Amino acid sequence: MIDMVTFGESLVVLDPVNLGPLRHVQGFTKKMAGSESNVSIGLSRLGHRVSWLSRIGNDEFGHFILSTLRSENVDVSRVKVDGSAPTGIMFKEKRKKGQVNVYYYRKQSAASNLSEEDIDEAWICGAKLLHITGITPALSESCRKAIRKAVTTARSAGIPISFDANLRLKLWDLQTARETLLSLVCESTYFLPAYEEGVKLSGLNNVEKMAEFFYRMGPKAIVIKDGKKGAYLYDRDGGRWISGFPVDEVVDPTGAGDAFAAGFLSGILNGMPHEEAVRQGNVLGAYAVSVNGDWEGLPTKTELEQFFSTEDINR
Ligand code: KDG
Repeated sequence: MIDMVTFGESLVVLDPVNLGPLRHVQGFTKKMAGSESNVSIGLSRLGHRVSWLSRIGNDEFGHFILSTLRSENVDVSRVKVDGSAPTGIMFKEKRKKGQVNVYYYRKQSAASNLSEEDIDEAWICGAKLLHITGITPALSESCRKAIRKAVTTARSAGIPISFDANLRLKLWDLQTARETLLSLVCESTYFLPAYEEGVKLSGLNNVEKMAEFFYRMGPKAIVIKDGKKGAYLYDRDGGRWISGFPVDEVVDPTGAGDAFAAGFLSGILNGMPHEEAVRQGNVLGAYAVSVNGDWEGLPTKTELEQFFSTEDINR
């Protein structure tokens, strides 16, 4: 059985070789990103079976995305190669160390053509978990319908849904985002917003009140990620902070939330209590930000076990 299914857009990332405004950058390294594929890689490295679905263009960048995910043991057999639209592109800009701006070139990309016909009920029902993010419904009306079908299918089959808010205001306006994303909170089992996203979606800036607000909408657990402070967990036992892990240097913060989701969901799939799963999410977040790239620094299962055994000795 597949542990997790997920779908969304992956992009080719052009990552600048030097700091500064893009107009003065001297070259780029080609990488891959995409929130759902970042989570897929994270889980796969921890030994889980993951299937990622999308549409890619029939172009070099699309084939690069497929081969990268295959090399990370992520199942891509459901991906459609769409000859009528290109693979999306994202540029990163690094004005100073540890701070990243992103620029998208993804309008009418192949992935924005994802639709409910791409969502196969048997694919969802054959998994232990469905993971979705707030990026997919921001891409197009057909993507919104695809999300709706996936969520309805998972709910009627009793499959837990994890939902990362991933509010991207470069893709849509706050009011539309809020309406769509809050309706998805009501249907999700685990809701994982970042603190700033939680403020925008709830209108509250107190973490306890915000967590309670989302919890009352229906999820079994709310986890509000707050960078180096760690994460605030709210479930039937109430709210508590689970502290983060120190990192020597934040090299690239992009993908921290996806890394968190991978660590947390791996814990949930392995039957850990919520606190332990959140702690594992915090560890993966720390790994991700220490390396350039969204997912390249994510640990393998063995590395994570070694990390925890050293932690236990030092505790
Ligand atoms: O969470 C990191 C993602 O934002 C990044 O990988 C790119 O998926 C991406 C997006 O659409 O912003």
